[in-house]
Amino acid sequence: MPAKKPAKKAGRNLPEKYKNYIGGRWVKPASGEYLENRNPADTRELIGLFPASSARDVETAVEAAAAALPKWRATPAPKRAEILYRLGQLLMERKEEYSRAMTREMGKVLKEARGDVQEAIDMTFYTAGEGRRLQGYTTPSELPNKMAMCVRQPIGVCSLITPWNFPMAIPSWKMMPALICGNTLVIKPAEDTPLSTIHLVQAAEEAGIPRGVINIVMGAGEDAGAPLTTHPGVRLVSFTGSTETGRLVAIEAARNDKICSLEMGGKNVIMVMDDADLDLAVEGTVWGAFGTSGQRCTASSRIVVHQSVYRQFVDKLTEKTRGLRVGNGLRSNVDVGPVINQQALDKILSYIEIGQNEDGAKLHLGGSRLTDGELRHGYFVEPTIFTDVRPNMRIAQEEIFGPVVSIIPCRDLDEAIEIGNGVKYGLSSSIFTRDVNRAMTAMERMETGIFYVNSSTIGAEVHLPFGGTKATGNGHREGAMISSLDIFSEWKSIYIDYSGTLQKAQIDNQ
Ligand code: UN1
Repeated sequence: MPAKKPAKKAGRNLPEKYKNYIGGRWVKPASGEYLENRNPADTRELIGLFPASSARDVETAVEAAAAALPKWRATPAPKRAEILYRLGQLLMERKEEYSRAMTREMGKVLKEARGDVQEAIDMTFYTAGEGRRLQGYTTPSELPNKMAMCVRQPIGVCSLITPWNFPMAIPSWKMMPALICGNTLVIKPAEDTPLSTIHLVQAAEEAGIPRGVINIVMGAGEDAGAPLTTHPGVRLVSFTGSTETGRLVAIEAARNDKICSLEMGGKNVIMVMDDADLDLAVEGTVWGAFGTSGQRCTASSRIVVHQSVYRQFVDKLTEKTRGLRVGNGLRSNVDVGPVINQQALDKILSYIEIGQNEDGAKLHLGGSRLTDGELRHGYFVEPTIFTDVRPNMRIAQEEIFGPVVSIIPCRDLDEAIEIGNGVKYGLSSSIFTRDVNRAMTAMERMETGIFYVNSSTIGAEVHLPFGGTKATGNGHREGAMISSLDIFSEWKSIYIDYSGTLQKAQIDNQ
C-alpha cells in the first residue's frame, strides 16, 4: 500500500500556490512572489496564488525550450501528433472539471466555458490530423534534370502571450500548430486566467509531451510578457490581446528580429436590413452583444438597423434583453456572468458615462453596476443598450469589451456597409437579410476577416481562418491549418540538380 501523504497541519486551509512549468518540472518563480487570482463573480473566493514571474524565469524557460528543440523538431510529425491525440482525449475526459474551474476563474457562464474547452479539444484533434500532412509541394524546374520542391520547417522557440477571455481555446490555437510544426514554446497566460492554461499544460504533460517542449511562465505583462518579446532565444512572438499592447509587442519584435503574429481588437457590426427575420436578428444581437458579457474580440458591439424596422427591432431587443439573468455563471439559470476585474468594470462604466454625454445618444436600457445581494461581491454590469447612436461617437468607435451595445439607424445597405467599415478595426461582421443579392454585396464589401449571413458576429469554427484586417491584426490568421501553419513554420525551397553539369538558372536561358 502506498504511504499516505502526511496531512499538512498548519497550512491546510492556505490557498494553493501554483508553479511555473519549466523544462518538465513545476518550479517556484525566481522572485518567490505570487499574484492572487480571485473569482470575478465573488471576489471573496480566492482561486489560488500564481507565480509573479520575471525576466529570470523567462530566461530559464527559453533555455529549456531551446534545449528541447533539436530532439522535438527531429521527432516525426506523425509521432508528435500521437501526443496531441492523447491530449485531446484527456481534455475530453476532463471537460466538465476544466469548464467549472474556468467559470470560477473568469466568470463566463458554464455552457460557454464548456464551449471554450470544446474549442481547445477540437483544435487539438484537428491539428493532430495535420501530423500526416504538413504538406509542401513539388513544382517543375525551369531547367532540365532538376527537381524543385518546398517543405515546411519549424521556426524555433515560440513565445505565446494569451488573453483571459478564451483561456483554453486561444492558447490551443497557438500551442497546437506550434507543436505540430516542430517548435518548442513558452506560454504566458493572462494574469486573470493562469489556471485554465495550467490545466492545458498539465494535460499535455500527462499526454507525454517531452520535457522543455512546453513551458509556462505566469505573471504580469510588463514583468513576464515583455521579456518574451525581447529574449534573443525566441524566434517568434504570437500575441492575442488589445491593439495597444499588440503594437508594443510588434515594436519589440521588430527591434529584436522576431517574427510576430498579432490578434487584437474589434468593433464588430451586425447589419439588420428591412427584409430581415427580426426575431432571428434580435436573438443574434443578444447572443453576440451580451454573450461572454460582451468580452469577446468578436462581440457584436454595433448594430446598424434599417430605419423602417428600427423601432420594432429596438422594442424586441429591449424585451429579450430584459429577460436576461445576470449572476454567477455556475448557476444554470444565469445568462450573463460578471466582467473580468475591477479595471474592466471601471472602463465599461466610464464608457457608459461617455455614451450618455454624447449628444443625441440615448441610454435606453441598463447602464449600471449590479450590486443586489450576492452580486455586490462580483463585477456585474447590466446588459446595456444605447439607441440613436451616430457612427462617429466614441461608443461606436472604441472597443468597450463589456455588455454594451450601440444601435445605429441607417437608410439602406450602402449606408450600413459604410458605417460597418467606418472603424479602425476589421475582425467580424454580419448581415441579417433574406435577400441573396444584399447578402452577397455585403459579403464582398465588408472589410472584415470574418463575415456571417443571418448569424451573429461570434462563433468562429476552428478550421476556418480566424483574424481580422486593419488594426485587428498584422495579416496573419489563426485556426485553419491553411493559415496557421504559415505562422508557425517557415518555407524551405529545395533544388536538386541531377544533370551532372552546373546549370545556371535565369542565365542559362539567355
Ligand atoms: C475572441 O473573441 O477573443 O468566434 C475569440 C468566436 C470564438 C472565439 C472568440 N470562437 O466568438
